Amino acid sequence: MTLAGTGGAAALGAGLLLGNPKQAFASPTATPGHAGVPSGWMNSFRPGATAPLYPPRAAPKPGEKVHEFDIELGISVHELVPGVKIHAFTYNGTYPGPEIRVPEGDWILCNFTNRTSEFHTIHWHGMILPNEMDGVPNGTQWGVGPNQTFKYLFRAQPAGTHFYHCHNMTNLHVQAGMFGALIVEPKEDLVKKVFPYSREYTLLLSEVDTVMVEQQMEEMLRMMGTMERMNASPKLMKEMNGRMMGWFADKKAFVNAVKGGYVPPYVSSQRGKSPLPNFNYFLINGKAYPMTEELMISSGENIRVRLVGAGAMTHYMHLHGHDFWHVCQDGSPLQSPIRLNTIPIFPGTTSDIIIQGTNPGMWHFHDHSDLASTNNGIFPGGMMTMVMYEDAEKHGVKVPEIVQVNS
Ligand SMILES: [Cu+2]
Repeated sequence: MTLAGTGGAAALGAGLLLGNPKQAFASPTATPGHAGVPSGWMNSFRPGATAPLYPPRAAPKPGEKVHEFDIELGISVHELVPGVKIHAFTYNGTYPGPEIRVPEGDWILCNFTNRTSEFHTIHWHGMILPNEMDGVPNGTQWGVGPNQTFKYLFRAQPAGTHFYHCHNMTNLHVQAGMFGALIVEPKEDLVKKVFPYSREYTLLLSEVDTVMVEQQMEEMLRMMGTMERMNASPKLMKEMNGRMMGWFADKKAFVNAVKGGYVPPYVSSQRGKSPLPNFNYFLINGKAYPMTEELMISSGENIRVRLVGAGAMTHYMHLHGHDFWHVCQDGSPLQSPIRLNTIPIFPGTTSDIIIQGTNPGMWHFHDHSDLASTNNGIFPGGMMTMVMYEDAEKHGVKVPEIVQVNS
């Protein structure tokens, strides 16, 4: 009691010595040495630091490297875990889509072809690029319609862990598989300088409501069939799709339409019970435990793990038996790494961590939210994998090879 009491009094005393807190906040140049503000922080702050390295509007010049990718969107059957399959929207047939990896400053040319009857785009999440390449349907481009191809061309910047995803009807399309990793390699890997590593893993975290995806994909397949039977022209299909999606010239036209009797599709009388997802499968790279891939490591080795919040929920990735270093956020290296054992991955964010091989064994690495440790409510499952030491037995650690699917 006395120790805590003394400490508290000392801290309070130090606070009182600072005088008027308003004055302290009003003059940031006087902050070095101020309690709670690291000295030197303002010295290294450069307001221009988030400006892109290269002008985003420039076209490739002769001699600059352009990496060309063909991405075709189709409908596939994807297995989340043995016994559970869903209809998925897949970029080149895989869930998630293929990883794209290019050096910073090179160009990406992506020929995106849509082989479904829905409209889609690709948004390059985290890229600083020309506005018309941002992939927002009815915002920066028309949705890419059935059998249309859109060419995305932009410079890969800034460096770091990023991802791409469809930006149309994201609540369904992203759950249905339209996302993938986009890794832009820096000219100089600061992380590697501090933590030399040769192996790395990218973990795209997401979740699915299988009931909702099946219902909505079935509805869409029915509509696709109707359109095919009508043998509709691409122009007519675009108009029909536009009407279904409720396109208006501007906000005023929309408000006037509602005043005139138009019932938007989100009104209960149109929609019935709100079809918001009730997620029941939690995925790492499109798979639930036990089908997630292990992260292999050896004693004394550093591994880099890129964590991507590709879905709609926050996930709290927790590693057993170790602390790890949080080294990058949204692609950029942190001013100084942070030591953690659990890291929240918010939707739309990426975090890179370094795991140091300091404790041989087989260690759980999983979302600490208990509901995400299940498959449809049954433990164990979901967003769970293992960090496996290749040399565990050499260090006298027995690692049993078992797979548990229920309890
Ligand atoms: Cu889409």
